[in-house]
Amino acid sequence: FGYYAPGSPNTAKTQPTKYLTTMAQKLGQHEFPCSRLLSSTASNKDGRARMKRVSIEGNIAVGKSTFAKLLTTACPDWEVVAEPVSKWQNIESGTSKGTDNSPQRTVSNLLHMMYQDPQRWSYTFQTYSCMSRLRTQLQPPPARLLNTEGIPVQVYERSIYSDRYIFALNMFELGCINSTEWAVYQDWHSLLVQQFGHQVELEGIIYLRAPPQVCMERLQKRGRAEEKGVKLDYLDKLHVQHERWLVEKSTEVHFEKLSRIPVLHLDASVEFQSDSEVREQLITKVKNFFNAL
Ligand code: DCM
Ligand code: MG
Repeated sequence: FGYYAPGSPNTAKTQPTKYLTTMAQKLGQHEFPCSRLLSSTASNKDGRARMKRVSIEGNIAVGKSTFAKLLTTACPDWEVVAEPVSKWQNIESGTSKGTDNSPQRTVSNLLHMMYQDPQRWSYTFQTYSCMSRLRTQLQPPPARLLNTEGIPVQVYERSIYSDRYIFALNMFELGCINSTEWAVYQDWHSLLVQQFGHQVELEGIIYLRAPPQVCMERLQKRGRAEEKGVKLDYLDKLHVQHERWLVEKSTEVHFEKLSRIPVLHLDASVEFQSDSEVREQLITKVKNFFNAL
């Protein structure tokens, strides 16, 4: 679906830079502390810990992780729940035998396998990425977060919804997931959402939006080895999926609440890594968005 093996890999990585601390100090004196801002919308249904959840959605390498970190630095009672990418890169199995016939640990990189042979591995990858994401998001939040005065916020990097309505759907449309696999995927996905959905329920979605070309440049700059062969055409397709789901709302979703979750669109084509004014504007938009929920 649009991979090629390019010549030299770009190993440059995006670095969390020092500005994060300065940023935190600056925002610490902000006129709207995050906790007070949020406590007015407190609700405590069915005795569970008060918690708000928001997911950050957006194309590959648009800057979700960087942006999520920025938010948590700006608001100490916000926590990022990162995408468990390292789990997808390191799947341990004990099936192979060593020379002395004892079982040996084999580590496979499912992310790499999926990009190398999408036809063969997309279904398996989409099964595991969604399942491991759900497991990660179901983990109880750190005690620190529950002891804050205001309403703690968990910022999920993507959701079980983008797994299905962006990535798995896209792979199905590209023919990398066949119709039988797609039927099976949708069946267990709906079951998981029915059983566990309320525990990871979203109050809002932040859509980081940037032209696919910008994502391509950031992807190359980040230099994740498995993604070396990703073509602009693939990012174009994922961009269209995001637009259909979050802007045009033409993607058919199967969960009534999902279509009613408010979506904040943010222009991520701006350099929020290096421009402090841009960063502050974005953070203010997020706070206002949350305040209005
Ligand atoms: N990914 C995928 N399918 C999913 C979720 C993620 O193919 N359901 C891939 C896309 C990226 C990587 O995992 O290669 C996540 O990276 P990023 O943080 O840039 O979105
Ligand atoms: Mg990321």
